[in-house]
Amino acid sequence: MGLFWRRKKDDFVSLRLNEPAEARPETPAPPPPVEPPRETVVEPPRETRETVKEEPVPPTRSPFQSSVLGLNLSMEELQAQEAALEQEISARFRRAVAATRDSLSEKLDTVFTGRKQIDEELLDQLEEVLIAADIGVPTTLGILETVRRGIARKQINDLDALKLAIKTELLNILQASERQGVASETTVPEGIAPYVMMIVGVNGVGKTTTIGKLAQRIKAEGNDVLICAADTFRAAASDQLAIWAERTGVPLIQQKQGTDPAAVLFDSLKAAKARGSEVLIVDTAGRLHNKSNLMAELEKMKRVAAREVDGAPHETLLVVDAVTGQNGLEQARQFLKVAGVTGIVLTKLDGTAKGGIAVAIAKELNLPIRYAGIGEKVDDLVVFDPQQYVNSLFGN
Ligand SMILES: Nc1nc2c(ncn2[C@@H]2O[C@H](COP(=O)(O)OP(=O)(O)OP(=O)(O)O)[C@@H](O)[C@H]2O)c(=O)[nH]1
Ligand SMILES: [Mg+2]
Repeated sequence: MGLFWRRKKDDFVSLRLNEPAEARPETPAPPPPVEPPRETVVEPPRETRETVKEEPVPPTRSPFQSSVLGLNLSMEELQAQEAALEQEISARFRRAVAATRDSLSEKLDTVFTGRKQIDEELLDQLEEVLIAADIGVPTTLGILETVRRGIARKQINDLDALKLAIKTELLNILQASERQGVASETTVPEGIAPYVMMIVGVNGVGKTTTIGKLAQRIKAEGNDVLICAADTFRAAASDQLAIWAERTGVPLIQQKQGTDPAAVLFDSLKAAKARGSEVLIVDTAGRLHNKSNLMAELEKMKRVAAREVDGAPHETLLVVDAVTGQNGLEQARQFLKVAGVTGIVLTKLDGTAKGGIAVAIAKELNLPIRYAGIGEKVDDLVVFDPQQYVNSLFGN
């Protein structure tokens, strides 16, 4: 598991303490800070920063004092911390998909109980169960076709083998989607900054909430994060984002309602460069007067980003609300045409019994699910792990 966001290399940091002083290069003086456009920057409240400073520092045995990256901990302490965190996340993820699991396993039990062999009627019922879990018609038909081939080749002879085959097929679909044009922080050289993430999707799916969660996690791992409020269509959009920015202590660039979003993005990119920000997360509008406006706006923003930073936006995440199921999938297709989406954030997985939509998304949109939203709170975002998802659905 390890870091949530992995751009910083896992290399050892060399302090070169046992080299003669003259061999150590002089640390260059930091460049004078360039002031970003004052009126648009909302800094985290002073008290937040002061509180952090005043916290008692625990006794450490490292020159790093307390460190967000855990540099003050021994290897064993770090491993123990990581294992505990992994367990906690796994438990929370299982709770989030509990409704889907219960509904799926209840229906599978009804289909399997009292049967001794696999026949056409059983396969038809199985098809219904998978479609009911929102796995989608084309994806379900594909899974059943693979299963039928296995039966014909005598590779699947009993109900246990059948269950295992379905589970394996779901995992294969999710893992195959991970290999499709995944953009992630690990593929962009560290020298290119800021790493630009654009968050797109229709209104109400959870874009702003996801940005808050991402900003918090990426910052907590020692990165300098800036948020760009480019949803200038709704007056409340910027305010909602400002609440998240304040909550997470991440600065925000915003302008008044109606400003060209590409202009806000331009300012944000300039500010990010001036401040030396490592990551810029961009909120975008979910609705405009009409769909073609929205798509044209996204295209313009992408052009501006590419002009200012090499390869930007480096990642375009499409947020899909799991509760809207197949409808959400249809909306997503509209975005795929223009937005150059590189991955999916599947939100509100905790609010549905039809979490099978994850498989439909992976198969039908041919895109990896990078993150899953499992609640409304700031730490309710997990890196989506196909194995963990499939295991959680099948109760192991
Ligand atoms: N249960 C649950 N609720 C979520 C999750 N993510 C977002 N929400 C809720 O969904 C609602 C909409 O979230 P927003 O982040 O405002 O959605 P948005 O896409 O920014 O919406 P617009 O700005 O209107 O386009 C809020 O009430 C969030 O608390 C999640 O993972 N689980
Ligand atoms: Mg929003």
